[in-house]
Amino acid sequence: REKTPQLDLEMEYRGRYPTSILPCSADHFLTATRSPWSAPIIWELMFDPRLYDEAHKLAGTSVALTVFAVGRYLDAYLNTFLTSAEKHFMVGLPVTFYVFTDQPEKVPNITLAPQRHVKVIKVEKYSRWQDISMMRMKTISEMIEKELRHKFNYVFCFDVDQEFKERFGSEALGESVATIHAHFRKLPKELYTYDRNPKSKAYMEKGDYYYHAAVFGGSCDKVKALADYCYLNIMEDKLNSVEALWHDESHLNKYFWLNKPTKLLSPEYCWDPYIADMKNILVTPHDALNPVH
Ligand code: 2GW
Ligand code: MN
Repeated sequence: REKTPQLDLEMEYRGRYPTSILPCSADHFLTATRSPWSAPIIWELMFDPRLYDEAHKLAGTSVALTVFAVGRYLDAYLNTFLTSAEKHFMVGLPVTFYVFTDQPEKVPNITLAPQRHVKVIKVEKYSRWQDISMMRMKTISEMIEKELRHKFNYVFCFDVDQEFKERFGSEALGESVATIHAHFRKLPKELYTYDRNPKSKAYMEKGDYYYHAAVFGGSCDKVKALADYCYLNIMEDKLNSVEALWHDESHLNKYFWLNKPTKLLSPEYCWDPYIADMKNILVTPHDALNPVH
């Protein structure tokens, strides 16, 4: 019988974390391998990376990655992001890194494996950082419509202020993929920083998880639907002179509340190195500039 990546997930979870080191027993949000709606939550050691890679190579899977490096974020982060992504992101699969920047001439030249490419696209620099962040949704949607959906099975969208430390592989691919925010993984839901202003389109009272907008992805269609939803609601908020608490992240959380992701990435996939009790696959380097806002 053919083994699909999904079936592989039914394998017993070998338990990376002995219960004795858990801060409290039955900590659903630390170790669960399924969401309440049965989407797999991917933790290291709960899958066989070779099976996933084999299945995706056979299927001819191709992946686009989008990243924005506007203004000083280019010098500060892009080289580390791209170099580490080439080392750890979907190794062995064809990947194109789509870099959106206001300074195309300054994009570093990275040595790439065969079938892997960097594509640079010039974008304008919005004066407010909130707009630099939020308007990514518009650009992502347009690029999927124009190009990505003809060339790639999946698209993954990343913050640039991050560095890949370990495998971020084909186990992360799925129809609609959200990442659990490390900071909120053990906090009671009342503390999730959803938008609580009824005037904003991102307003929500309750949710499932608090997701991190620094890493999301899925099929081209699903990511386009997410980006369109967020962009539309961001623009409607502007017309009403409101802005969601955490900008695009608030809208993304609302989208994933209304449209459940089919796969969740554990916080291992977007870790904060200041929290020292878990795998560091992708981290935000705190020694680099990271403005407090
Ligand atoms: C961002 C904040 C303050 C000043 C500048 C910028 C900035 C962001 C910039 O000058 N140039 C730039 O290219 N960006 C892009 O926007 C870059 O890709 C960056 O990773 C992304 C989000 O900004 P970042 O990483 O500083 O925000 P975080 O790490 O606090 O991100 C979370 O919240 C954001 C909304 O406030 C987004 O939802 C983000 O996806 C979340 O991870
Ligand atoms: Mn960031």
